[in-house]
Amino acid sequence: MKEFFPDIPKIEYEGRDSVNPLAFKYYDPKRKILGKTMEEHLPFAMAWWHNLCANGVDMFGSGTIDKSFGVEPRTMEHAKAKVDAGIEFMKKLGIKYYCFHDVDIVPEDTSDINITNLRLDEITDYILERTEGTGISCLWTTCNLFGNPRYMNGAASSNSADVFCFAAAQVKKGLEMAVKLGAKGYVFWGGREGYETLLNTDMKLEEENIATLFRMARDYGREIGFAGDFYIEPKAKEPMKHQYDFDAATAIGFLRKYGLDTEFRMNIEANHATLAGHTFQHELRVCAVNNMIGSVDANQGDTLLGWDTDMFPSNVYDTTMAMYEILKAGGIRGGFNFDSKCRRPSNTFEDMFHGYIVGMDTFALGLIKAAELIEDGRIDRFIKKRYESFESGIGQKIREGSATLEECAEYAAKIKKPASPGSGRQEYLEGIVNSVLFSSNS
Ligand code: XUL
Ligand code: CO
Repeated sequence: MKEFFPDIPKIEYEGRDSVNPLAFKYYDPKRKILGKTMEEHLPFAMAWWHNLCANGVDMFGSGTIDKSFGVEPRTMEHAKAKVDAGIEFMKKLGIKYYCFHDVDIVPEDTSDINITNLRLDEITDYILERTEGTGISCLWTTCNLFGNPRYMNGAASSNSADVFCFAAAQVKKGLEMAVKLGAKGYVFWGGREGYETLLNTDMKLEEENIATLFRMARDYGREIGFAGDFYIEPKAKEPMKHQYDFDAATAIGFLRKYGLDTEFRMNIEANHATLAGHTFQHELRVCAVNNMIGSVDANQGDTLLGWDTDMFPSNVYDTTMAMYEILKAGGIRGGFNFDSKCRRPSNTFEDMFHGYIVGMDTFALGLIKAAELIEDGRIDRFIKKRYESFESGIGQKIREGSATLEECAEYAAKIKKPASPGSGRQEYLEGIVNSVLFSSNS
């Protein structure tokens, strides 16, 4: 078997003092944190599209890295070379999962969907054959319902019923592939499900049709034995001016309205949180309190740029707070998919490894620090104390839902004036986070 990355050895854990660029400093797969190994806490996944397809093209310039892998691009031979390169890449990093869009794994035949589907059958056979015995499997599948010009007005939210049917056909195949590859989930990212102007938009119909596609997918998926989770990946904007799955709260409300909230959960992407004007932690907290944590698209944005830069995560503060939410919610159901790409000038295969190493280490360090924050206990204790007025007396009755408006008013009349609700102590709490983050125990 041809080696695609001959200069890159298997990436091993060497510890925080290592200066080897091709080693993990914090990700030690077998190390136990709060009773589980790091690899159990952090099921990492490779995103086919950034890692094996994207070649550095941006709005202003052409590719900077050659990902033909020695064969003619947009052929089945190329599709297979990508499978082989991807497996070598995952093995070298110890990554157990991958995620893809349908058209990441084969070239789409834009004049006949039947040809594309035959290619998908062939490549998924090949993926199964090549991953057998490696422990590598599919985290989630999805369909590209945004790139082809037919989706210029949306997919499920298109004004055209023909286009809706094409989206449905792709989703049907995507679910069949999820079953065939044993995927844990199926993702809907509504890249074109939104609008550019309300002047031409029937928002009510568009949203109803999106719910209809979700319902069809759920029914068909369960019928063919798909036992995994359906995920919505919220994103506020880009490419559309407004996207219906704006953020976690909006998407959860949408699912509840259409009775889909028992089988759908969220796939939270850090950079999408930024685009909605939220933190990554905020989006995860909204999911946690609604029992909606599903999977994570691991990356980070640049608030000075304001678009979806999909950078590899390197900000330990953010991953610490994200892992804090995830640990407190009982862990992740899906995994951590690196929906991340190297900067355009980082244009060698070695840079791709650096990207994954920094991303995996940043989540590993976040996990270590989040566990330390939980074990430290000061934040939890502070919050518990802050709300203690709801543990007894009138507060307890309010909490249980048994107090009436008159009763609360009578209580207010009796005490005449409430005592101060107490300091929020934000600065004190931020100091605790810093002292844990920069302690030397990691
Ligand atoms: C786009 C994005 C997608 C989804 C899958 O911003 O995040 O790659 O993750 O369609
Ligand atoms: Co994503």
